[in-house]
Amino acid sequence: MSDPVIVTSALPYANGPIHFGHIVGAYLPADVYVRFRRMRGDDVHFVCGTDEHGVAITLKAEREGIAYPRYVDHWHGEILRTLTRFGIEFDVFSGTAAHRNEHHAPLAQQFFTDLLRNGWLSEREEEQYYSETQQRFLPDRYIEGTCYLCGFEKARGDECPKCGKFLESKRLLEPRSTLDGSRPVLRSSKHWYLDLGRARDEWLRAWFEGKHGQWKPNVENFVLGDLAELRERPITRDLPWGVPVPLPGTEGKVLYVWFDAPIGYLSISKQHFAKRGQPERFEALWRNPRTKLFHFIGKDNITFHSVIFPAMLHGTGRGWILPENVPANEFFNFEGRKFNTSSGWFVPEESVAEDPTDVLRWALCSMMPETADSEWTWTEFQARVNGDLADNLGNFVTRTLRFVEKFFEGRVPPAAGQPRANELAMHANAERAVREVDASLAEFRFRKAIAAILAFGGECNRYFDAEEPWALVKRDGGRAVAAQVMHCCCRMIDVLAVLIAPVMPTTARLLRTALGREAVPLDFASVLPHGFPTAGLAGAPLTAVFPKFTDEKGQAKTALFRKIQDERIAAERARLAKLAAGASDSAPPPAHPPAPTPRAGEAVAPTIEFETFAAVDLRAGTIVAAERHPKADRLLVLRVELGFEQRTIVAGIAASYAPEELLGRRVLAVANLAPRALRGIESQGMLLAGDDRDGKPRLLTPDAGTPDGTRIR
Ligand code: B3M
Ligand code: ZN
Repeated sequence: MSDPVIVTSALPYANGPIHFGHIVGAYLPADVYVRFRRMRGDDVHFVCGTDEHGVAITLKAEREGIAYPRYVDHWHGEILRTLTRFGIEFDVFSGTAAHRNEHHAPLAQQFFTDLLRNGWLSEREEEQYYSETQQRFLPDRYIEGTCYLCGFEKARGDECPKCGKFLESKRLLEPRSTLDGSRPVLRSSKHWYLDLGRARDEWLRAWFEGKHGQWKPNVENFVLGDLAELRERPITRDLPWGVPVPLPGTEGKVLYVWFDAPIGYLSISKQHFAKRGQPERFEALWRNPRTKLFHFIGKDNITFHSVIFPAMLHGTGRGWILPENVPANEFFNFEGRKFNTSSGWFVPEESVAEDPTDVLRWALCSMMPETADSEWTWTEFQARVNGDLADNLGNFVTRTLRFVEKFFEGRVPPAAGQPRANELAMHANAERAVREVDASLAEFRFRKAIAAILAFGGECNRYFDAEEPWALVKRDGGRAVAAQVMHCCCRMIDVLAVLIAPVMPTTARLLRTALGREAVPLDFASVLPHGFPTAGLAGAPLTAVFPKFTDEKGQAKTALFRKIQDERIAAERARLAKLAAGASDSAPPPAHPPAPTPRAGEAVAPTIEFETFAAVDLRAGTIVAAERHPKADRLLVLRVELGFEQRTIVAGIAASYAPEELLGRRVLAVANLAPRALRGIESQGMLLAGDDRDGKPRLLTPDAGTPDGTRIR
């Protein structure tokens, strides 16, 4: 028996709709992976639910005047509906609110007490705003005031929409409560902190280093960056909604939402087994060292799943399993910008109402931001559907089945005699495609799997063309050869059904039905040559199972996939152009946000032409030497290897980095900047950096696989 597998998708906040960016980031890849592992015969548990606590939820529910449970129920339902629309099939989809999952709070509290008992938590008093009128503590997001940096009068407690800087709420001038405008007072409040630095030093770094080369490089690099700067993190909040802190005298205190949310994976599983009358299976799975755990998430959740949650699981001392892999995706944009549901910059449900789920899944998989950011464009969507599905896969399947219907009474002809070299070559192609798709999916390389399927589709089409069955049937004695060719083509459709099944399960079943093989399981082993059915495939009439529609010219058609007309793409693009032009004041933020949490409101600089951008020569490099500037505390003097030469670069980053920690650090440099003397030392370029939440510079790092000197564009 193979090792059990648990697959989780990030628990979406029950605080708004989910869009294509979420689907392609954490849900579709997980669903494809689950289907794939099941086709390999694995025992897979696919767990998800809504994340229903936290200040973002209390704020919105209060603003809308809806009780918290009702508010999260609404979004729980909406989100599940969207996920279902994309064919995502969990074993269980529950949530973390007490009324939805009675196992959640007790389990999260058990984590807290385990960590406390084992010495991973420390307790501290901290000053925090308190509303005397409402008798409650106010998290930063409930505070408004005048920005101490730019004077803007409506700055939020955590950041200023005008100057875009992160703020410390306690320094705001004229602070007021967003609930009733009253002036809050500072009161001290007790909180608990998780010691992540100690976890890293004692075991976490070693554990993670043991995974070197197994995780996707984008995720591995991200985590390595995190490990360098871990500190204590508060894990409690003063909030009226959440999992209560399980200690006496802590009324009004709850666990921080990011503490309780990942425990949701366990509590939802626990609820699932309890409901099925098999409560013992929960721990048998989650404390079984053989179980393999996979967290599918978006890039902005990496730290929580790769560092903090493992630190929590391990710190309990209960032997909960740690993740085997966290195949996080990068960001997915929409037509050049970030998805933004409130401004309309997203794919509305009506726009894809007519598209079959499988078609959307295929298109999204082929655009997936696996190792780098990517985006949905309507033109790309049209190309994937018309080119890949209709012209390649669909074309091969449809013409084969039509031919069989017309010339062989709709019955797959048996293979008479030995296969010829051409058939043997197709068998080899099929075998290679199966191996490639299998290996790619095992490594979470969904796009590579799709490319392999398309390559195989191309081979099938070429085989069909080269054999010219339409000419064979007219030739004396040619019918037997045509039968052989069609037999082979049908076998290839059988293989195709297996290859596409994880991504397009409905279409896969349709193909099996067309071949009269619906009873045969869709698994990878079944289509390798030794597994090919030797007896004739049977089933009739073949095209009867395919979608029928009336095309734009009023003609009745039957085809596996329907093409997308140019007019539809033009209409979608026109909607976006209008949106972009009409809403220039409240234009959605540009793609590629500077930080996982975009600094809302930081004014976007005036538009430039591409040529202006292209004039900047950006290169990947490595720091090979670093020392303090003899005359300026703020500056470091660096030697940077740019592949073609080394440069001296003076950078204002001494507040964030000690020279020693920079050796070997990968950087991005402006290579064609006019040299400039900085306090007496000539700087021959500039390094790219962004500010962290405290306004300290942090260097940007290129992805692995970009050698020194690579031009960045
Ligand atoms: N709800 C954030 C998000 O939806 C958060 C994920 C929790 S996973 C345990 O992106
Ligand atoms: Zn400001």
